[in-house]
Amino acid sequence: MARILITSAIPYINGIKHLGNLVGSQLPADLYARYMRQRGHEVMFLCATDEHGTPAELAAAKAGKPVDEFCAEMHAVQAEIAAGFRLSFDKFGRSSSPQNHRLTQHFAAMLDKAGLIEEVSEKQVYSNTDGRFLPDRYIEGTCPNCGYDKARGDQCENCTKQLDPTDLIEPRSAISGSTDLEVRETKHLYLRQSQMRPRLTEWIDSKTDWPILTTSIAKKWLNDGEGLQDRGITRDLDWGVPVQRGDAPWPGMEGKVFYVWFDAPIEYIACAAEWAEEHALDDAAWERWWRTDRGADDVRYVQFMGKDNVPFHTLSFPTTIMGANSIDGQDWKLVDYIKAFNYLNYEGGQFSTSQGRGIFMDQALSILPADYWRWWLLSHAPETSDTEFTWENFQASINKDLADVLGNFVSRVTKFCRSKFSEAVPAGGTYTEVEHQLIADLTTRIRAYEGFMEAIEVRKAAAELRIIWTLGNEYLQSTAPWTVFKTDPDRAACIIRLSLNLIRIYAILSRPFIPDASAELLSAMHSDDDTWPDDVTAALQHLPVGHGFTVPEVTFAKITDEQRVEWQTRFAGIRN
Ligand code: B3M
Ligand code: ZN
Repeated sequence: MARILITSAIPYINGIKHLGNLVGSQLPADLYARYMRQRGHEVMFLCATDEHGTPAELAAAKAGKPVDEFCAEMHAVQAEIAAGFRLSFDKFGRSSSPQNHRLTQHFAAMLDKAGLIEEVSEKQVYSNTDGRFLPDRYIEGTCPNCGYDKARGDQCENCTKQLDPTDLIEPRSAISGSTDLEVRETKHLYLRQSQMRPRLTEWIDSKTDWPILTTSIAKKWLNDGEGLQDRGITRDLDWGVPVQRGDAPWPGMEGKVFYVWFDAPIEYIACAAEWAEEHALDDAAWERWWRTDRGADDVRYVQFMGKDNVPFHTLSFPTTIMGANSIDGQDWKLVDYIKAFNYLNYEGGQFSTSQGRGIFMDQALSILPADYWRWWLLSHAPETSDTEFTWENFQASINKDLADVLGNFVSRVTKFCRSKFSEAVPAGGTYTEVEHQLIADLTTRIRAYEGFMEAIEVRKAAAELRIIWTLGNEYLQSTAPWTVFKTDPDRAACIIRLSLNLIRIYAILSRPFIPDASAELLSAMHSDDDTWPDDVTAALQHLPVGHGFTVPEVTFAKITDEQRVEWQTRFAGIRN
């Protein structure tokens, strides 16, 4: 049994996430967490809302609410939607928590002790029209790297380059569109990331088992002269973690807060502290997940995120951790594996939060159960390239995989048994060559499924699970119990006995993907034993002769053409 720490990129507080965001971080992280728990490992699965920065301030202003109130409300909304998708976080925290304030200030102090923080007098963009300093992402302009004309001051969405606002060509205020900008002098803290280049390079080079998507982005910015420039980690905002050296004031930094991308990853740690507080546990309880000098040396730490977040997790956050380590004898956990995702597109274009394009998490749950979305999204996860959501593909995949393959198997087996025998596992007959072959095939496929789940090869795992479901249908097709029953009811009983047991195995194997349907199937089989089928032969005899079951209601209703067309139209526009 291992200990596995899992974090998903923490969603911004300013709005409800779309399905592209979901499949790029929270959902695959949940799949992995559920699988690892089922296999008996000790899992700590953390996520939170990312509550600081200008987006939060502006969204609150737009909603006409004080920012703290807005964040508290939106956190509750996001938590409820996450629960709706059955995301099984051990804690869904908040980056505005007191724990994160303390830890962020603590890390700043450690980095300062390590000589990695520099006070820099810098020129910052002030908008005369808006009457305020403009934070990086509220300055738009043309990317000096790729020429994209809607690049933001912190990062170019098009080429993923991390930017400083003054890098932008023809800058304008994203709040008012005004170009009446001037540069004013102000003092800020800079994190001397450039000092870390040799250590970061050596570290990334040692990660030979990481997905290419992750290491290629990391190496690109490491090797690019500007990728690892020292970066300002403070901002002139009201809302955020006040700049302090631990508990002590930081002279000259009054009224400033840490940059949201500095405190957001630290929330991964703070979230564990929030978890401990919620369960009335002491610091040792969460430190054993995060501090190798306090027992975390056997923890495997896995992060999930979209590709745009990779630079911050391979360069910036590791700089924070590596920089703070060995100061005052502390040793914080570095990530062991980063699973990054490409983008999911929507009907020939992009999902876009700012433009309200696509399907958002709350809307998805309002039309179909979580399992439908979970199955489609995970089985089409954008791992090796961007993928596209289309309503045609969604309808076809759901109807085929869930309704025709899995649902149909369950319904045929249970209904046939009820009509020809009873609502209990029937007696009679013995295995023939077909059963032995099926057991061999199932064993091979289940072992392959386990391998893909462990390696976090999401699509391959889904494909393997689909094959495992299909094996059941093919078995029914080739043994034809409904025909056999007329001449040899014992043989039919044997086939059905195996198949009823197979339903239970399906419930267990499928749970990381479709937890609700899985629970339904297990309870239809009147079982609460969810032991993993290490031994398929034994698992197929788990429900003994005479064991009762209930024919489940329709497990998966098909998506009709009318529904598809209706939703296609309803979600074609722009959400306000
Ligand atoms: N909040 C990006 C996002 O919501 C950002 C991730 C932070 S991870 C520490 O997509
Ligand atoms: Zn660019």
